[in-house]
Amino acid sequence: MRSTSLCILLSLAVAVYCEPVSEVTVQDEGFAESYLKKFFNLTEERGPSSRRGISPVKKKLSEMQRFYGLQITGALDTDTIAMMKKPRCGVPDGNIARFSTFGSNLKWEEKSLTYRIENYTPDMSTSEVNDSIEKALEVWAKVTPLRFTRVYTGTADIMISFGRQSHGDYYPFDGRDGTLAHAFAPAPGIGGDAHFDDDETFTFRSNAGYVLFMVAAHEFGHSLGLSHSDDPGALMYPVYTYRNPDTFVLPRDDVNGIQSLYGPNLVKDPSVVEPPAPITPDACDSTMVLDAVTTLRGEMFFFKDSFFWRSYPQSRSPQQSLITNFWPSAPVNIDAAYESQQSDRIFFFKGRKVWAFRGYNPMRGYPKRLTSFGLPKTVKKIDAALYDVQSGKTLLFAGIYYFSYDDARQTLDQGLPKRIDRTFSGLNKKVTAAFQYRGFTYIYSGPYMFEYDLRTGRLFRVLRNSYFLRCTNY
Ligand SMILES: [Ca+2]
Ligand SMILES: [Ca+2]
Ligand SMILES: [Ca+2]
Ligand SMILES: [Zn+2]
Ligand SMILES: [Zn+2]
Repeated sequence: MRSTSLCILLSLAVAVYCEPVSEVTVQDEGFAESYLKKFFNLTEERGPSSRRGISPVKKKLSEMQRFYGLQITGALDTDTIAMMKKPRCGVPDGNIARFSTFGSNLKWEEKSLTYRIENYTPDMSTSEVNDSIEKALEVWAKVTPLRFTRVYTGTADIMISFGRQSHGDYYPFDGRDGTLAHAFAPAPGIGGDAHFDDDETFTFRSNAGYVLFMVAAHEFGHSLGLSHSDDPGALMYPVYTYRNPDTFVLPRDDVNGIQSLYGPNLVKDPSVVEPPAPITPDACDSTMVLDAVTTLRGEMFFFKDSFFWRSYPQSRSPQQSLITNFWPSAPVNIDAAYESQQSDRIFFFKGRKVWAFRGYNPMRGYPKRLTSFGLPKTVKKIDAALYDVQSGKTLLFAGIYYFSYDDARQTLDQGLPKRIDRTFSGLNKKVTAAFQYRGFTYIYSGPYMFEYDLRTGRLFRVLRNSYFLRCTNY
């Protein structure tokens, strides 16, 4: 039923071509079982739960779905398969928690650690590899008392190597994609070591391949004692995410994790001002003001900062992801979004620009200027947008006015703008987001949401963000 969007999702995630498949195949079932064995500790033995009639696979599937914020069905649906196929780290997913560690005993006692780069990937120059590794360790050194020294001979605490398939431990790599790398928790010998799958294409900073700096920074988190986090914004989230290495700042969740083991960095250079650690928006924050809300092919999408939540009509828990995981070329911190159901397109607005996508695929010729909607040049940005299914018009909110845009004729309607409070009674504060769902029109103003009938202008209810964007931290 969601086969089309899933298919595009898959193609984006692993950069493969895509065919419209929706059925879960026998191969998928085998793949899922080995995935659960590898990452969720699925074993063959009959435990107490299998005696009660709950199959171990079903139990592990539910565990995996909970970790990734998917709908918890205990069944192998297409969304679950798509998540399993994303490129990721080879270390198993542990507790369902924001940051977690391998245990307080699994940490380095020394603050001064050594590392050695044993060999190189042919994908990058040696200086690019050296630089990526050094910067990836620096990510952790910045926020802890840990210091790293490179050695060229002998055994270092953190031995770094590239290998393919069986490469000298009991955890063979799997060829192109799937597992990208793995690393071992702090301990003598293989402990702390990081291995990179050389069947992958690693890059210095481009999006055409896996950015070695990002993969390495994640793996070194394991080398230092961190396990996976279910925070989709965390570096220790198990799935690979492209981020610009030049602007990367270690997210708050990871800082909290590593400092729980080693404490903060007490010898910081006061002349260097570090940007604040990014915090992943929390659906349970009742004061949160959403950037934009829209439908997309029957689901609801809620945008905030670099993230969005998507919510299926029947699901209780919305799934949170980074915008760039689904729309790599889309802006973050957007002003507004809407779905033109007539042309099956989704539009994102930011400043004087507008982006258009069909599903997750960028449309040719975009981003365009705001003036391409016929808006006067004086409109520097819009606050919110909503598509009215019945009339096929898009309402664009800017300041105390709104414009009406005809999607079919691609022109702005005459006689506008209108004052917002003339149409929407009781709405006397700034509009922050808007969308239509099941015939009702929802206008957000700060953390509140006003429910209207657009035809009569009647206000039904004043609700809070949490009405659709459910908080699931309980
Ligand atoms: Ca070691
Ligand atoms: Ca691989
Ligand atoms: Ca907005
Ligand atoms: Zn990992
Ligand atoms: Zn290995």
